[in-house]
Order: sequence, then structure tokens, then C-alpha cells
Amino acid sequence: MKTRIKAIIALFLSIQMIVGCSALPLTDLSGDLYVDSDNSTISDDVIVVGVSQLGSESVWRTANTASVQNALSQENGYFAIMNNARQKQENQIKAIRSFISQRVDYIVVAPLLEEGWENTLQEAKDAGIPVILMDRNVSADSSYYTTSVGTDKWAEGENAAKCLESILKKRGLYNREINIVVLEGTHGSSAQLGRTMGFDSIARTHDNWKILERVDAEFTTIKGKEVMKDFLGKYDKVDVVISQNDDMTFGAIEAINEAGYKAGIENDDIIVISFDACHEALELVEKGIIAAEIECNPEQGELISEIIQMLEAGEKVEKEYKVEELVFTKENVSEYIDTRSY
Ligand code: GZL
Repeated sequence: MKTRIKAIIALFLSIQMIVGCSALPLTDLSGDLYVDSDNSTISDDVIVVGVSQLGSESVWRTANTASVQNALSQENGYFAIMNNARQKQENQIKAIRSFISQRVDYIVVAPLLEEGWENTLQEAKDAGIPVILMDRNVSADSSYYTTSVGTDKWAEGENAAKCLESILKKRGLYNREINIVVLEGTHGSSAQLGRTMGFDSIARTHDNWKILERVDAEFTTIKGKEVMKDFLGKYDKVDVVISQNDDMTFGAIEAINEAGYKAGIENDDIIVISFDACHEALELVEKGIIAAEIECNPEQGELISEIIQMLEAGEKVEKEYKVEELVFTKENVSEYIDTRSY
């Protein structure tokens, strides 16, 4: 039986110096070093997974991280080494190289950006370590990784545009000139790229939809408020806000209220359409403040664990897996709001 001992990192570092490896200690989330009772390294029957999470920027990200931690738990036969890259791709690359030097069994990565992964993924491939992409995608060819688990960002963007079409129809504004501003997520992330392209693929069919400006508000509340305040100061009339995640939306609504306007679904309200559908945002849909929520499901840990078990059993896995997603408006939110885990 493994015994958990307090991490004597200094001891571990001296071991590292002796053996010359520069790896992160094999510790669990609380920093405890796991060794067998005879102090040998981790036993073979545990599946060691290096997880490179891009950051902790949003409610969604917190739920996504929790989903992985819960699925890749010690009770489920895993040893997960979690690394938070704090929104820096170079930190992800460092963590993945450390996982490779520790010879983990699998690597799970939520790539901050689509570009810049070929070399690191090739190193994992050369080391024979399967890589599972989580949440977001990379532009590198799919031969560089084993599979991806995530959501359809393009479809999410299209759903936002379809929601806007039906809201405008309901309010008799379908053919009126509509001024739209867009709070985009981290530029170059597959979430920002997919949602933008999906929304634009429908928006460009409406000559009366005027996208006044789109700005990277980095998926955070603070930046969302700052950018929305700037939009309201710059433009005489903003009819619609498309906000690519709920954290930015919360900031935008604060800015809207502080400027003396109202977000909502009534006559002169500013229409706010948001992505993620976290619980706090669904409450605002119920109150008629957010007009529509496009779900992006962070619960991906279970599916990742199932895929690892399939790989362990030598089974073939698909190249891509998508989790289920819904769209919420005032009409349907009440039947779902209390059934969700985030
Ligand atoms: C979407 C995910 C995005 C969320 C944001 O799949 O990558 O990143 O929409 C999060 O909340 O920051």
C-alpha cells in the first residue's frame, strides 16, 4: 500500500541533483510525495498522468480543472500531476517537457493557443507518451497527438448568431440596423477563433448587422468591464453585446449598469449573448438580464479517463470526441438550472 508522506522537497531535490534529472517531483495536488512503503518509486499499476492546464482565468476553467481532478483521482487508479500554466504557453511547454522527463504514462493538455505545438508534441511522440488534447485544439496535424476531447466552438458561435436572429425577430427588429460589439476571448485560442468564425458565418448574411468593434478581453471579468466601458464611451448606440465567456459578461454588465443602461430582453435593453453557461450566468438568464447562454461544457474529465482506460486495454480510440452542449434562454433555463454541476 502506498503511504503518503509529507513532501521533503529538499530531499527530493538532492536526489534529483544526484541523478541529474531536472523533473518536477512526482507529487499529488497537495504537494505530497507519493512513494511505496519501501520508499521505492510509484508502483506500476498506477497510471501517471501529466496534466497541463492553461490557467485559472474563469469559472469555466475552475470547473474543467475540477472535472479532471475528480476523474483522474488516486481512488480511480491515477496519479495526476497538475500544472497551471497561468496563461503562458511557454509554461505549458516546460511542464510537458518535465512530464516527458518523468516518463509519465499519458499527457493531457488544454492548449492556450492553437499555434506553436509541433516540436513539443513531437518530443512526447518520440518518447512514446500518448497526448490527449482537452478543451481547446492545436493547429498542428492530428498525427501529433492521440485524440482530442472538447467542444464545437464553431457551432457555439453559430448558435449565438441563431439566438440573436430569433431575439430580433421577437422584438420586431429583424430588418433594423443593429450595432454589435464583441468581447473576444484570448486571441489565437481555438475558443476565440471558433466562436468568432461561427458567429461571423451567419452575421455576414445580415447586411443590417454592423459589428462596430471586437476586442480581446482575455476571458476575464476585469478586462470585460474595461473593454465594455470603452465601447459605451466610444459608440452612441450599442444594441448587442456578444461576449465569448461568462466572466467577461459579468464585467460587461457592470459597465452597462454603471453607464446608466440596462442589459435585458425588453424594448430598449442591450441584448447580451454569452458563452459557457455557468450557474451564475444562468441565474441572470432566468432574471431576463442575459438574453441567451451558449453552453460550453467543461465536464471532460470522465471522458478523458474512459479514453485512457481504452488505451490501456489496447482499444482503438477516435481522433476527436465532443461533449454535449445546449443553448439556454428564459424559455428553457428553469428546467436545467438546478441539474448542473457548475
Ligand atoms: C472554451 C474554453 C474557454 C471558456 C472560457 O472551451 O477554452 O476558456 O469559454 C475559458 O471561460 O477561459
